[in-house]
Amino acid sequence: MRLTRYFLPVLKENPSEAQIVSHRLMLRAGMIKQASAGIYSWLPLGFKVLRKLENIVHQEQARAGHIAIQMPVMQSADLWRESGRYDDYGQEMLRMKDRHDRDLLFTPTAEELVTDIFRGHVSSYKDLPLTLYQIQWKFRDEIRPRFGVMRGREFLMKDGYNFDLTKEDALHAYNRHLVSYLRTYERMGLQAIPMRADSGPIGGDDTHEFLVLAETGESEVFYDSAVTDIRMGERDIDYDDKAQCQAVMEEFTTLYARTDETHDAALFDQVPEERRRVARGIEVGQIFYFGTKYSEPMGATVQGPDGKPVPVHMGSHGIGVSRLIGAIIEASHDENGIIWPEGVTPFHCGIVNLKQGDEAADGACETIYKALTAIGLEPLYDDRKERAGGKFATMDLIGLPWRITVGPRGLKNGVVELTSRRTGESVEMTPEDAVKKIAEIYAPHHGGAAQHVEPMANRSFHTWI
Ligand code: P5A
Repeated sequence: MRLTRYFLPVLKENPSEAQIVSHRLMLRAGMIKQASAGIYSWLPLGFKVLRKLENIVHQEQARAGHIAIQMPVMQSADLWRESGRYDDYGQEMLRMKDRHDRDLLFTPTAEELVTDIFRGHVSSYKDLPLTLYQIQWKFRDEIRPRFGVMRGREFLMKDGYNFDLTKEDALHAYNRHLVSYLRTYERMGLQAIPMRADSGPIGGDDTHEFLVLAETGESEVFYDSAVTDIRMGERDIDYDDKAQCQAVMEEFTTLYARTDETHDAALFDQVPEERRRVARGIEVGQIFYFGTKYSEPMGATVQGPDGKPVPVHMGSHGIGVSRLIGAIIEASHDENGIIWPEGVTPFHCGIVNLKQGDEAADGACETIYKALTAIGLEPLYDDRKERAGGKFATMDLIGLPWRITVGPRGLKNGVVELTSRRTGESVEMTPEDAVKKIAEIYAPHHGGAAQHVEPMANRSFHTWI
């Protein structure tokens, strides 16, 4: 993309309404624009990151054997009356009437609707296990929408629902989700710690929230610092292997890690004192096992092996996709702007032309731009007639992890400069080597953060559905 043809409405001033750094930077980098309280338009740069996150979610869901669907945002209240939640859900649910005076609502979650799909089409245990998921906008009329996309009223959620014959199978689905979520967050450059939590209006006894530690997080968390040393990494996972998924679940959830909702001071005291931590975290996902809470009242049964109908065991599993962008920025920025992890960056690399209009500089930029594009990467070429300082400031603000700087002086010696946004280090090299280096960074299985950027990450998520 050439910046002169793009729509990147960056702000020079700090917007006064933003209280936390991710909100401020998202507004300043022209990623979002508030439409009304807790409701945002996604401008090109923000939308691109959102799509990248969706793509990672789809890939990891496909790996775990889960199947994508899309359910409507408008739902009939009748289904919610069947489960009993229409009255229970409270003021967070946005309710409406259609022209026939029927009660409608904007989906805050979709347990009822997916259970209705299931009961209409599945009748035998032989069709299980089944996990359906979607990535869809949700609406919750939060009493205090704030911090930009962190606590929106309209927000993008990945929501998945498992249907299993037995509790044991459903707990395997729970573990499978835990493992796939850990992989998902790590690919986004985040450490999200599973913590025992409270189930709230979704229901059930077994639930973990995934928390990214951050001072600006809304949840108070208590944990054993040893949990922060555990990583999924690149280990091979067989998602059908119950014992393996269970082992990962135990590895990640045995040490003390709880939100304030379930915090147990006596248990926490048993953690060695030097490892006890009280901090704040951003909840970027939650998984639930709630058994037959929805299947029983809604008659979602299958014929078991003995021919008798049994209600299916269910759970639901959510990732806050739009909130994740805020969490990534909270975890990865400096005083000049965002620093995108390679796995989610909106453009792979920036190209800064120090002297637009200079024949050699323009030519070299074009060559680099075309070479990167030809290997399937997306560079953002700042081809504006601006002074260098302004171009650098924009690049730093929008946070592309790599920048190639091209100027007539360097070109006289046959070199351009490759700069890491994270470390600020610059190395001079030929334009060809700069392209080669960027290609290597984003090549599959290269190691480091870049190992997560597989060729398929560049494809549309439609390939994975
Ligand atoms: C699980 C999927 C559920 O709704 N039903 C379907 C279950 N869980 S949840 O924990 O309530 O939400 C899942 C994730 O969505 C994000 N989230 C939000 N993001 C932005 N703004 C909000 N107002 C908001 N509310 C929830 C969180 O990341 C949460 O973990």
